[in-house]
Amino acid sequence: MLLHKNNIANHNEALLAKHKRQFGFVAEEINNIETVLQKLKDFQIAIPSWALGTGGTRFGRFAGAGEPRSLEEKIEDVGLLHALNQSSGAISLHIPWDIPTDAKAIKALAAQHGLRFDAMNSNTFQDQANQQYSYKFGSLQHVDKAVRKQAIDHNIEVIKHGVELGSESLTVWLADGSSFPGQLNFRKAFNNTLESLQEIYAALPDNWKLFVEYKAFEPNFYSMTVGDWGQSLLYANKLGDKAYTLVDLGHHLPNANIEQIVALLLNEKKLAGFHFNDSKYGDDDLTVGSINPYQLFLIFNELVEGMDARGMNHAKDLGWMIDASHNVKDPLEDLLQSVEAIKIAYAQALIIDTKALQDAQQDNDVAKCQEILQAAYRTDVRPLVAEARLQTGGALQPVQLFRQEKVREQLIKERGSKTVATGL
Ligand code: PSV
Ligand code: MN
Repeated sequence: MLLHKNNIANHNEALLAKHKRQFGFVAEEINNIETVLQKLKDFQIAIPSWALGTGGTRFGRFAGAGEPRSLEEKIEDVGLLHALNQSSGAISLHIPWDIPTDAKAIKALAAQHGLRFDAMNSNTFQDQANQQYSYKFGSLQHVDKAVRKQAIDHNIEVIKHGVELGSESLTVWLADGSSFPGQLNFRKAFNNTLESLQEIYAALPDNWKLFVEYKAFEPNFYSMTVGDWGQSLLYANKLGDKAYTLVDLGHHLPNANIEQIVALLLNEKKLAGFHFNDSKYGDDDLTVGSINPYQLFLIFNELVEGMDARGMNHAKDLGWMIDASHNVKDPLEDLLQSVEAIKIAYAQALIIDTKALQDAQQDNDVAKCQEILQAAYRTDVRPLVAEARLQTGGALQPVQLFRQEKVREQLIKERGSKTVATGL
């Protein structure tokens, strides 16, 4: 299904007067409003192909209706999101869940929807039906060289698919680790993993980056071989200039100061980018900004300050991806909410009075530092984000229009009510 420009225009027309009032109110207070709007327009967040269906837990999966049955339908879904918010202009694929059988046709279809291919993701955390060796005891870390080779070859295969689609990065997330003390020789597991990653790194095209994602626990519960940002950074530093650390917000132990991790990785030129999501306890896969929007804002504060200090392009120089797929909301509505939360946090970071904050930091004026940060955080920037959408042809209220147009109902008519998208 396609959303017609007319429907978006009619929706905007009906909400325009109210929006203009709200936008005027907040814009009046912002000096560089045109620059802020341009940055918001440029900022795109990649949608993971595995989040377009309802996610499951280890207790079960309650598939929603009208889920995409193929890669083509997943691209169609991301196209719908992008038509609504003009901020989801990329898709991130997981192989082998989404193997493009005809890469040329897939690339052309994505282009029709204004989409490009963001990072490719390999999967050595599940066994596939036709695979020779099992990953039960790890993949790139495995004690058996033959298993490691199979996992390395899979990653190289994923790079090849990515090259055909015009992607320029590979994200490696490993479930490798151990669940019981004594199960694993940590030193050997680290060295095996490094050696395997080196072989994958050697197969990267010149313009590609390798993102090493870390995770504190799950599915292994005693040790993870890439368990935190320190371990990921060790690998990235040893691999070389094209290797970076990827931060998935849900992959930390409770109360970790993620904004500080981000600031330091960025300073070291080793921050790959993000898998955005939110959580209360662990890797909860909740909608971005649904639990702790202040943390998200603090992360964006470090990002904007750090990227500006290095003269980086906010939109292009890091990887911005969502990684969340839970089991109770309509996945498309959930993704619209996630993108909106990311843009709100970004907009709030853009309007921080940086000069005043730096002066206050220099003076050790702690109370003033807090006042400055919270003045930005407590500004309702939703009309700014909506204005950027309006100026690029998106909808003023994407979720509202999604419902008005009965998008899910139409997808159910087209695809049926018993469809299950590939993913976890
Ligand atoms: C693992 O929890 C992870 O965050 C990795 O990025 C995987 O690719 C993705 O989730 C799978 O859902
Ligand atoms: Mn992730």
